[in-house]
Amino acid sequence: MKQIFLSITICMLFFMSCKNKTTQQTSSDLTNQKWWKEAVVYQIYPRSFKDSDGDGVGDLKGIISKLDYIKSLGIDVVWLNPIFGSPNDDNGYDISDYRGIMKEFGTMADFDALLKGMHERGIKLVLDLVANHSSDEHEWFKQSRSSRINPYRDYYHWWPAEKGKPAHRWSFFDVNADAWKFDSATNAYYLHYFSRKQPDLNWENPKVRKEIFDMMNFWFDKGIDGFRMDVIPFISKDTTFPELPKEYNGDMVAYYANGPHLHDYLKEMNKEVLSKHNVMSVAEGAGVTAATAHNFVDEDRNELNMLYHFEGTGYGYVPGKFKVPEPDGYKLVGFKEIYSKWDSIFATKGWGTIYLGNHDQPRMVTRWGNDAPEFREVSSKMLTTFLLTMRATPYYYFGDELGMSNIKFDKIEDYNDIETKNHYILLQTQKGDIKEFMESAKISARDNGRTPFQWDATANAGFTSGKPWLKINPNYKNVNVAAEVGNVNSCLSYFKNAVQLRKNNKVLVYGKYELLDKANEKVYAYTRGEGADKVLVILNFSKEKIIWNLPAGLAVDEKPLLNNYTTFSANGPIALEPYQAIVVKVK
Ligand code: ISL
Repeated sequence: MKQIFLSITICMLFFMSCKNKTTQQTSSDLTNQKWWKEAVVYQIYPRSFKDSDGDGVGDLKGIISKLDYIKSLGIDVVWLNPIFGSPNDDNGYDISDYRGIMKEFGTMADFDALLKGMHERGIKLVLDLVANHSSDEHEWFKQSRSSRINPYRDYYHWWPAEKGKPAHRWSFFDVNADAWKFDSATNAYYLHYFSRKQPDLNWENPKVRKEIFDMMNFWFDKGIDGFRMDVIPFISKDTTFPELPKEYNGDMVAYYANGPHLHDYLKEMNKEVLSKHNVMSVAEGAGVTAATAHNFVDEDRNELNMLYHFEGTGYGYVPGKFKVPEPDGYKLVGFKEIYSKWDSIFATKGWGTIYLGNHDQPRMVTRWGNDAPEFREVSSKMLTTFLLTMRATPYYYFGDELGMSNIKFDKIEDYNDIETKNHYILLQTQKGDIKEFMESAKISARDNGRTPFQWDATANAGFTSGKPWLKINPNYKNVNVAAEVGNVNSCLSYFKNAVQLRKNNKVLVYGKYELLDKANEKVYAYTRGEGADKVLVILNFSKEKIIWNLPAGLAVDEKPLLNNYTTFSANGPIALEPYQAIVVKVK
């Protein structure tokens, strides 16, 4: 029980917040414009986008066949989850060949064609850098585990068993939540913060850093435009592996994320790799807080461009439990506080990101909107409006443009994800609440965001001619590209309009953000910009009709720039329909 509580606490803390108050925003930053600040990033989970060869798994040729669709969205950058050689214990986040393409996904020739096709269409390509750990099937690890004197031994973290059992380290995906795995070949334990098949690389070893930097340069030389860096704050560790001090109080993630040499390594990476190319970099900001965020992204630090935090997507779960949603749903006032705080963190220095969905998250409409049939589309459009009108680079997850929602599996056998499956086993062992876990997973499990993309109403949603690797959401008959593409009122058309609105109005990128009516429990309203160049965004986050009063002194145009309903009256109190979203120019 104690262990289960610890794991849960650790998990929750991973998502949790930063407590420091930061400076107030001052003025709009129009002096330091960059392409990656203005970009809309579209994330593709390649396994689930489009299968070209009928094996049930999406692939690079599949993406190539849909480049015109991607282009039609108006987005600027595509981020692909890992496409490298991998035994797929964690769907590509366990890499066995950093310079080769995963067999199921195709060949290097396919990759070259994909990159060319994107660049021809003016789209940039960002790949996933998974360098905290490799696969245990990587040649480095095979060598490393073979003998204590092998030249690759120090590529990983080993603890000789004659010293006794190492101090406990928690693991995300281990069935015993134990990050040390005993390996009899050399009578030693190796470290794996994630699954047993994802041993942690030893960044203290300069040879490891050189291997990673050379590999990054290899991809940049091919012409890619950036990296998203998986759990990058975990790369530096105290390699004496002491007992965790009492004051950590279960907050292992903060401990993982603040290794003593982290920023030395990021500076070295910048010098050896990033500074040599005109590219973008974004850290998965695991364990990063308001207090530490600037250390990663401030320009004068010469490290990375952006990071994404977990405070937003970790919000609304019951504290102390593993991704169990609050029974009455999340509270909008707290949600507004988080996003307002993260705006203020980067108001004068650095730059933020914003996302509501990704491959580790459920579908945004289920988690943050309302996926009941009468509200799915409007609430999905409302969330799209939010993502595309904040001062931060939006990372928009594929399928959200269609309003795709959670599949909500009933049976554990339907899940593919190692996180869900192994947590289930852990709970069984520890006699935890399986029923609560399975119900919560319908809202929060990662596979909800990984079901295949819905292209049309034909068999398997037009994703594959074979058996899909993960079940397809039965709502594909109505929710699909073919049904939405010609419909001006569809989620898809709305997304394209919202992207164009952002592109045509730099105030939506750089303009000052000001929260209005912060105590309102149903409406999230804010302005962007100042003086003559200012817009008002009003988002009804509830399923109720609301009358919302414009703050004194604020007058707006009659005709909104964006509206997910046809009704709007700028005169007097504003009547909002359920989940109505309005962007309108301030007069
Ligand atoms: O997915 C999570 C919660 O549901 C996180 O705990 C996740 O494991 C964490 O955000 C780290 O994520 C990244 O590294 C993992 C990989 O499984 C994730 O897909 C990736 O985004 C290990 O490489």
